[in-house]
Amino acid sequence: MFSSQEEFKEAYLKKLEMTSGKAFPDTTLQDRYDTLGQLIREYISMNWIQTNEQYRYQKQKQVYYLSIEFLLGRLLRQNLMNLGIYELVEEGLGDLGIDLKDMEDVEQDAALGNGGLGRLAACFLDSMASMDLPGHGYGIRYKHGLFEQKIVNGYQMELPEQWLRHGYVWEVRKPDLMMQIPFWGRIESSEKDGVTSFRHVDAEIVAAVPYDLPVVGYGTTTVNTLRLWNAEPYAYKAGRDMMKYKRDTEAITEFLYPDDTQDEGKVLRLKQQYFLVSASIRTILESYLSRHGDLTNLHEHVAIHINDTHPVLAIPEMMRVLIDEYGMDWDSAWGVTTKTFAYTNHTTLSEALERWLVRIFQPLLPRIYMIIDEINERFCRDLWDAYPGEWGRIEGMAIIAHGEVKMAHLAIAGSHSVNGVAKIHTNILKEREMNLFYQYFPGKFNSKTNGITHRRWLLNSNPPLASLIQSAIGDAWIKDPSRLSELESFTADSAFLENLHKAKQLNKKRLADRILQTNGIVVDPDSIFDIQIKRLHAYKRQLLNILHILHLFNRCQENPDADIPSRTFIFGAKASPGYYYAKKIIKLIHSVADLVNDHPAVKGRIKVVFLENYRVSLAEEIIPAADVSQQISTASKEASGTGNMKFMMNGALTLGTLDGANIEIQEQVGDENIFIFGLRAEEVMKQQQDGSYYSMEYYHHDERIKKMLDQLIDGSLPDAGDHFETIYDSLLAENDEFFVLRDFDSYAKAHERVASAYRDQESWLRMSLINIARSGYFSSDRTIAEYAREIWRIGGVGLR
Ligand code: 6GP
Repeated sequence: MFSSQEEFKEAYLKKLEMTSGKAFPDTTLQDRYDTLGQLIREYISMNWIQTNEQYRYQKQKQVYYLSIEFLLGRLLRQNLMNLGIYELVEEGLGDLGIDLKDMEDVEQDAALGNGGLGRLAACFLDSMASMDLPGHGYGIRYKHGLFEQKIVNGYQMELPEQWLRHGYVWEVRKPDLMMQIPFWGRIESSEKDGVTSFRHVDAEIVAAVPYDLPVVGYGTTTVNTLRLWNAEPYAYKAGRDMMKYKRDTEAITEFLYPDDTQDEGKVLRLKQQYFLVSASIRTILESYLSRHGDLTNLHEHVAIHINDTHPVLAIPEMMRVLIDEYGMDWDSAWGVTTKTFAYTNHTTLSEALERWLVRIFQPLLPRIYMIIDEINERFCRDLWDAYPGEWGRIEGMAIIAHGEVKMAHLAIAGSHSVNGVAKIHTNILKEREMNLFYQYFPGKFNSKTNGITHRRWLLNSNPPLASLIQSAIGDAWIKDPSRLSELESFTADSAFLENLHKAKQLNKKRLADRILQTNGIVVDPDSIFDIQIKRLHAYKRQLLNILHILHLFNRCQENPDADIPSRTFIFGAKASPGYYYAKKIIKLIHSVADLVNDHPAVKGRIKVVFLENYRVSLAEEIIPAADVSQQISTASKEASGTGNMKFMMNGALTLGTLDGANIEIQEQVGDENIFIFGLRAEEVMKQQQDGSYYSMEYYHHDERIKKMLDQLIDGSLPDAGDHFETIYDSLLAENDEFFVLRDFDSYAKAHERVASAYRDQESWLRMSLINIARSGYFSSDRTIAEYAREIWRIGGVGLR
């Protein structure tokens, strides 16, 4: 292919002219990017084929990670870095007068996910390939990923996302591997030799066509596969409305998470879920059977992971295929299935726990419903044996109850492993949310603290810091992130700390330039960059942050000479299109920004910036520039958080509650290198239960709070209209569900500790370095090693 810069240039130029049909000077950036992508994908092909061959012949146990979301972001840089040819390509293109950075910016993010759960899946793919583990992803090729956010006059507007507009260079369409997925119709049964068999008739068939993406490991020849399914018409039936069939079919993979507040939307969502798992499970079984003969040992050769409950229909689908298509008896099929599947829960918020109405489910997926019904019958019988007479308990654990299918119950009953994503989260599952299941299946429950790929989130996105680390401790940490701990020996080295400062300033300057460009706001790179970027949700408490900013503003007004250090507060967040309250908070952030940014009393000491269209590639620019990472969810609500880990790894100090993985960050860095505030999870849960919290008391007894809340509704805020009454009411009339006022004082004090710590730059840098040095634990390589060893049982291969 190419092994030198000269060969690369030659191959590239030739391909560019051939594919674009233009002379080099006439080619556009898009042409140049497409050609580069194609060339790199071809470069990857040899290893991709070899990896697949190796898996086929060596008969290694394969892991399949099923997820309704894969939030990949961009791939060009990651692929070049992982292949070890970034510099070769950069210099080769440089000779041709092309800046590789411009190419990187042409790439649209593949935003096939909403947030944490989808990004975790993407990090896991990188770790599995980089650790030479045979782990593949199965997902959906949404035509439109997560909506594009535009801010107009402080309001969020949503535009359809268009990542496929110019085609997608990393994918390979494989129509010959198409699967047929049946919906609707009826089930006919027949008896032969005392065995009943079932046939699905009159179904509407949809074609699932795979698009494969290579997942390139770092510094290895392993290339795994992410297979994304696309829905297409299969065959037109006489007498049916052809256009409607086409529309209904294509709608299945049109959007990520279509609106599910209406029945019609719900059908679509459920269709997506079954579409994903049916195509995947049948492919997995076919591939297994081509490698091994006997289905009864399936679990020894295949592990299937379900990422939250969205793919949980994989369990009854596997039962269906084993029984209806391969003639296995129920008990053997159930034994194999439960030993093959493992399930991760990602949230305890009850509104996110999936339940499907039987009246919607049954007609759409008649055979799957029958199987779930049978699973439920047998499960309840077992429960009855274990807990005779305890109707309430059995009702609380049933898979079908009150006209609904409970997806989490199905996931727990049908898997051999159930894990939470941080210690506290797993404990809450065990002790509260899933306590009945924990009592019945104590051995299934385990904890796997999340991780992030340090290759994308440090090596690739923070070159100044990565090269400083490399100059200090070499590059062994790229393959073994625990070795970041070697940086601890530099905590007393003031020259090193000075360089750490320089790296941070470089990143802050770059972000300041972007802010000027996109928001027209001048921010000072010497101010504290205090950042909260994540989905907009009441429990994540962006409201606490913005109210505190309003309070700082009030302090400036009361005393213009107050000793307030200069701070830049940066937000990035998308609100779900139907989430009215979250959208009000976006408006509030903008309104406070308008009030504060150029106000004479503030004298430039506070700037508030909202960066629109928060996404993976934007996070990669923002995180390296952070001094302070705000992780301020109401304790007990954030399952883990992974942004917290990305910030820590880039040397930001966490300002956070004892929630999710913040607790484990604190364990790693010690109390002195993190700023913790607020109620603990037990306190929150206790006060929720006994109703002892009255937000109104805080309003009456804390003047700062009274003032801020009054400002929400008294016309102090620009363009407030009556928007903020909703927020005011949520905090007072509705008694502040997320304890914003309760935690305010403690939060404000933590901010004061941050401000005074920042004044001593040397000590701040030392704290920052300790955070980086102890972040190795939060690499997804560690997380994946634990999944591999303890859940998938594929120890040995490439594990440290
Ligand atoms: C998120 C959790 O909110 C976050 O705390 C966690 O870090 C992340 O999952 C990865 O485990 N949950 C989701 O994104 C979600 O959609 C159903 O849960």
